[in-house]
Amino acid sequence: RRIFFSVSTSTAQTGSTDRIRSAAFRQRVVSAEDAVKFIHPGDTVAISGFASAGTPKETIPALATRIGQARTAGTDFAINLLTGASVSTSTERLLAEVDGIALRMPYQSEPTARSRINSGSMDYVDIHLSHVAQQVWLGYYGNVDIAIVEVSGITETGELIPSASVGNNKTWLDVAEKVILEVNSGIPSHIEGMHDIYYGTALPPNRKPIQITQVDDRIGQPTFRVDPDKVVAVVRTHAPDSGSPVTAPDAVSQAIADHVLDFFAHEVRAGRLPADSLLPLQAGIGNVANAVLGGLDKGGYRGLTCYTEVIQDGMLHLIKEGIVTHASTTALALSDAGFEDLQANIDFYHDRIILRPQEISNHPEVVRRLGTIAMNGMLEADIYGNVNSTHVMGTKIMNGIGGSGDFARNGYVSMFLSPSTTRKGTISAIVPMVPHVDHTEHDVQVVVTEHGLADLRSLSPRKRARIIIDKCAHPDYRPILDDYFLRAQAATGAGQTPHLLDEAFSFHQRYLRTGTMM
Ligand code: 0RQ
Repeated sequence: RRIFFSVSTSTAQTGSTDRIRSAAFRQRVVSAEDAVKFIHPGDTVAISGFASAGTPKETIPALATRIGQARTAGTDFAINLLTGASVSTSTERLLAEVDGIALRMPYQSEPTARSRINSGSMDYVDIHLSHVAQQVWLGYYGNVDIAIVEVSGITETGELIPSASVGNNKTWLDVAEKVILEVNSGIPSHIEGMHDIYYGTALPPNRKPIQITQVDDRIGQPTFRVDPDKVVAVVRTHAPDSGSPVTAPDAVSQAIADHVLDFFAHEVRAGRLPADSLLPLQAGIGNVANAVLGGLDKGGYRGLTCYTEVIQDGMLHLIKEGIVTHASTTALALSDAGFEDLQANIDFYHDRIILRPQEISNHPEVVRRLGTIAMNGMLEADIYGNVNSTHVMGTKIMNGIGGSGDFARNGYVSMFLSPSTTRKGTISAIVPMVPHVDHTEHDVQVVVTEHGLADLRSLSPRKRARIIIDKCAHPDYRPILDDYFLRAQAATGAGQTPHLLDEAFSFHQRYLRTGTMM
């Protein structure tokens, strides 16, 4: 687990190898316990972290302890927490367990926080990840009182070298009234130079085109800027990111991946995708995404690229094999073995991976221009192609929309992937009507399950329903979906998108009543 401990703590913190190369910043080093004294009840706290990478390792646990102690002493202490996306789950749990979060934005995937949100005791604002920076600049969330940002070093001139995720850190450093820096000497020092921090974003009417026309274009600088007068504390740490476990693809994920790969071949034959290199890929995280990446390995592709928000181990492998030439992301969410590989071969990966702020990694303009192939997971799709990615049974939040909407709406082709059933077959991923919509029928071009791929492009709603039921639904659920669809079409005034409004949520109601949609 101690994979980044190639530099001993003592040398990392002293002399020429000190990650804090600025004397002025060295003078601000304090303990995490002292740093969090700058945080007060009701503060809006913006922290680094995207997926499992870049969450402050010392300061957030110290903050959770402080909040817990305050609560024990009878003081109501909670903060508003802004992040890049999900952060390290063990860290987020600490804050959620002490009821330390009043409001959370923009994404989470941690069970304790999730249950607080679903019980109504934590406010949660689930928004597109590319929108966060702009909404914060515009003051929708009030003032950001304090930013806590992990960096891998501070230069002689006080510029900040980012760590394994960028997320919204540039924005947090710009807008926060006070800043706490966590300098993590556990991140390989050679990460310096892998980041492309763009300082050209502005609000309308002063907005300029984002000049990325190739995945590997660099338009910014390798470091963050910070006003040194705002930096109230610097905390040293030497801790690795928690590795995201990778499991080998199971048969269902493999079957989904095979359909996706057949689709790519079909698009190449139709002249819509370049034969060797396709177009830049965006893949979600998890089993299915890994199976797709594994399949690309065998597909004979060369010169692939990736424009996405999170890179997993499978991507490192493709880069190493020369199958992927460049990958642009905002975070590295690797397993322990993946981090070890990155560490050991960082000179090789250095110019092949670019870490950008999430307002750029997910920017609609760039996603559209590059022709990104968007592949995201879903909870369920309805027979007309509307997708629910976030709300179990229409009411309970799972994670959030994350970047899926940034990529799905603006992608060259937008695909949603899921096993056809879950919870031992009691829940069908294809339902008559989704009880919560994240991606409307207009943003969903292809739906894939292990049973098949429904290419919805150019199809009217009735034709979409036919193909989604026939290709994607689990065979056990096809008869009741068929029954619904046939009766909906036969109903008086069936319309463009036939539904039986009394029965549209009958699958969900049945599940809630009986424990199965069947
Ligand atoms: O529950 O964890 O208790 O077993 O949801 O489901 O099938 O393992 O799929 O991990 O890919 O997650 C939509 C949640 C899918 C994810 C979602 C239950 C199921 C299981 C997980 P358990 P799977 P995944 C990233 C862009 C939105 C964010 C996004 C997600 C758990 O993909 O959060 O796309 N997407 N970001 O049992 C009730 C259903 C269910 C259900 C699954 N219909 N009803 N529960 N589950 N379907 C883009 C990047 O670039 C990284």
